[in-house]
Amino acid sequence: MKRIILHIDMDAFFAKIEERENPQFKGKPVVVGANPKRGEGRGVVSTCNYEARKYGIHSALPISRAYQLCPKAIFLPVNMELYQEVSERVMNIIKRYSQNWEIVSLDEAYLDVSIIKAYKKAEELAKNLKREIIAKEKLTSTIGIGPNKLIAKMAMEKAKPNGLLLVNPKQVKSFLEPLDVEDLPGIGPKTAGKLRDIKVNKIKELKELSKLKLKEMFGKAGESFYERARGIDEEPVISNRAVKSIGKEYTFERDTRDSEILFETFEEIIKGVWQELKENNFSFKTITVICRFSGFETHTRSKTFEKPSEDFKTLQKEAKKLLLKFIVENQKPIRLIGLRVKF
Ligand code: TTP
Ligand code: MG
Repeated sequence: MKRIILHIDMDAFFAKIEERENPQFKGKPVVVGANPKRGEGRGVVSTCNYEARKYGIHSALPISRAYQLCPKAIFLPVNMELYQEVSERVMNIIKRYSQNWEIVSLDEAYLDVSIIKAYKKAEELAKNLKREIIAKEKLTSTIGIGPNKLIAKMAMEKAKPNGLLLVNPKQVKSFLEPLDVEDLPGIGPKTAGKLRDIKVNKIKELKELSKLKLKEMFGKAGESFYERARGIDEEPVISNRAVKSIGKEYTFERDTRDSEILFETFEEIIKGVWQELKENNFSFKTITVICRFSGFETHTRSKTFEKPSEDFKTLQKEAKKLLLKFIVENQKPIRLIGLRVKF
């Protein structure tokens, strides 16, 4: 099946968060990382905003060097807790745009939106996503769209910052060929150096090397360069949803058989689970009801659907049916009821 993949990466992530929190920094070079100690500091730059990049400062540069390049820059320590919090909120926005998402790092994620079929629609979706992140978090992002993860990521790199670039299957060849070999993820400075030695600088030139030749030069990795130079990448977007199941339960003050109390409480549990499902853009395939009777005897009953469902009424109806079975089959007072749903 034809795939449509998005790669989203936040612009100058840590630095932009600091700018947002401190509007007085706006327009000034901001460097996040180790303390420069007037040029004596050890450690490296975590990241910097685009104003600081104009001075040649970049991630992983020794902080002492960054200080030399731009002593008047605003140097800030890494406030990881804050960035993690913001990352989580950004990812929660991104996750709502497809069931099929993969978080790669604090500021980077893939979405598989193949289900919407048309590239034009994917572009609209990407624009909306960018807009929503700006509106809710006051942060800019860049999105690449392509037929696989490789092309989506490379398109994203070319569109930095605050950009959007779509490379459809027909455009893959003309997109890749003029790029430098280093632009291909997996080709670092060392590999690029060896290629330069044999006068291979552009991806177009890389394509002239046989698979065997590449294997001789770089081993197994070489074979993958052959595929990647042609824009071939089968890697699936793997949903690494943090939440694989969602559940809630309630222990009664006193064990009860009062069906009004039981079902009212259960209704609240169902609503709670539903709320969390929605927040995680999560559908369910299996419903499990937990019932603990007096004396701590605990039973579970499950129902698995053929297809994942997102329907509240289905969840409500099926969960209640399962609870009812417990009540009619066992006469003991109930101590706890719970509901868990799984994908
Ligand atoms: P990147 O996405 O590589 O960089 P960025 O978001 O700062 O800038 P842009 O994407 O616009 O080029 O990394 C995301 C965050 O990860 C970055 O803000 C800081 C952190 N980081 C480090 O701490 N050290 C590093 O060497 C790199 C590359 C990133
Ligand atoms: Mg980034």
